[in-house]
Amino acid sequence: MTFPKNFLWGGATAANQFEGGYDKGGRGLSSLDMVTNGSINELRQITRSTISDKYYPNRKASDFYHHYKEDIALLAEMGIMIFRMSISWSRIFPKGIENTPNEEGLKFYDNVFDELKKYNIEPLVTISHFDIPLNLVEKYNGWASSEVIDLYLKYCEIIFKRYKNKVNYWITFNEINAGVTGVSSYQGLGIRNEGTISYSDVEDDPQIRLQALHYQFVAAAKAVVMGHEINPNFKIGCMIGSSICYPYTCHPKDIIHAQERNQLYNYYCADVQVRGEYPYYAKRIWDNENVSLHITKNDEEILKKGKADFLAISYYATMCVSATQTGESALANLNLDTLRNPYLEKTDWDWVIDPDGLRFTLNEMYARYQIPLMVVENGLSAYDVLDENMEIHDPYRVEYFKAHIRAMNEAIEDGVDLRAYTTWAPIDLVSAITGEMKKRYGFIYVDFDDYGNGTGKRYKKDSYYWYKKVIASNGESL
Ligand code: BGP
Repeated sequence: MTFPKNFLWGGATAANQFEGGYDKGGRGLSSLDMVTNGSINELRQITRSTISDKYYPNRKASDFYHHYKEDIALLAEMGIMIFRMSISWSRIFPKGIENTPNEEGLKFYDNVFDELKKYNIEPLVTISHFDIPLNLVEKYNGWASSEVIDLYLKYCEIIFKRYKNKVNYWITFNEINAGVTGVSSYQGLGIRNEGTISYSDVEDDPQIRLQALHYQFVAAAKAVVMGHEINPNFKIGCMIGSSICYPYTCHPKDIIHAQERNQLYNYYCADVQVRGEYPYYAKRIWDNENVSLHITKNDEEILKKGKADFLAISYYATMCVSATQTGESALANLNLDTLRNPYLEKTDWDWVIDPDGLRFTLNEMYARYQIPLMVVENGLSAYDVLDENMEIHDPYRVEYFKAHIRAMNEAIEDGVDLRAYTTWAPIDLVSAITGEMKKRYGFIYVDFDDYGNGTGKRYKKDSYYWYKKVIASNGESL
């Protein structure tokens, strides 16, 4: 099995789930600092409450803020070539509206990028990974307001200029299609609904949500144009959370249903950002949702000018949809009205495991877009156990990655132009959906529990040594 010579092996994180230090270095509150943790079936809350039984996991997360040197050294020892991370917007503009940025925040990322450079690790920076300064949620209801476009661009300008010689790869928004379905409007769009994040039952207004998403498209396109002016070598990509929908049966109605779902979940956002215009089927989606979007001529022009340089995807699972049947969901606690595929195993967290689906997804995306692809998230969450010898044996994770790496290799042999693979996540961090630390993904264990108790010490899991060999052999030694 061979991967291209310049293939980039790496790992992916996000500030809000990994960085911590929420009140350090002049940082302002971020939207996601206000979200409590909640187990798999509970609703997480968005609250300013200081009641002692509330814990806000993102505030401490894995405390990369204080551990970055140690963490980067561990990643370098593993051999990673690319590190996906995000900048916390409210560390740069604490309230989102200041005229001058927070120098201490900028300096923190200088230090991180310099540390990465020491080991020749390429940063891949997500500009907004589900976060926005809290002040912009309170003042504007997040991306529901077009005012936020210019504030985002001001933030982009500052970081593009500051890091123009330190960062080559950028992603404008994490999983921008999170804003399509309404399952996570607060995370994706900073829109506050009734004070709670429910992953099944958000009070949702599609008119506000899809218009907000349009503002993100415009902001992303403008950022692409601006970034290329600041440094023509920048590669600025868009990113979607890919979850291809299979028809549950070969009944033609199921096939049509799956096609429509794929258009909505998987292609609507990428079509706009890669092709530079809304797809032909957008009107059907708007009509179904009974929305009418305000799109100006200028918007249309900028979408055409600011097309993404590459398409990044996260990949965890596929889904099945049926025109007539209902049943167990493909992704527990993301109630997307999908069905579980009976042929597939599940993770500890009830997500289906489908390596062939990754090959299929990469082929579908490449056939459609014909631009370089990156898999910037893929990984297995599990209840890892730190044993009495302070070791973690995680053969299940190795099996998972082996199968997915094989699938990527098959896709490359199919002819797909896949450039990079950053696993979610090389170091344990808190879950985006539940806020729990025990939903672990890392090659490196972090000794914190769901409430931030613990030493914060890092321990290499068995999978750490395995991935090190994979990278050293460019994917040959699985
Ligand atoms: C993606 C997000 C990540 C990450 C991942 C896994 O949607 O981009 O931030 O968290 O999902 O989800 P979770 O952490 O809830 O298991």
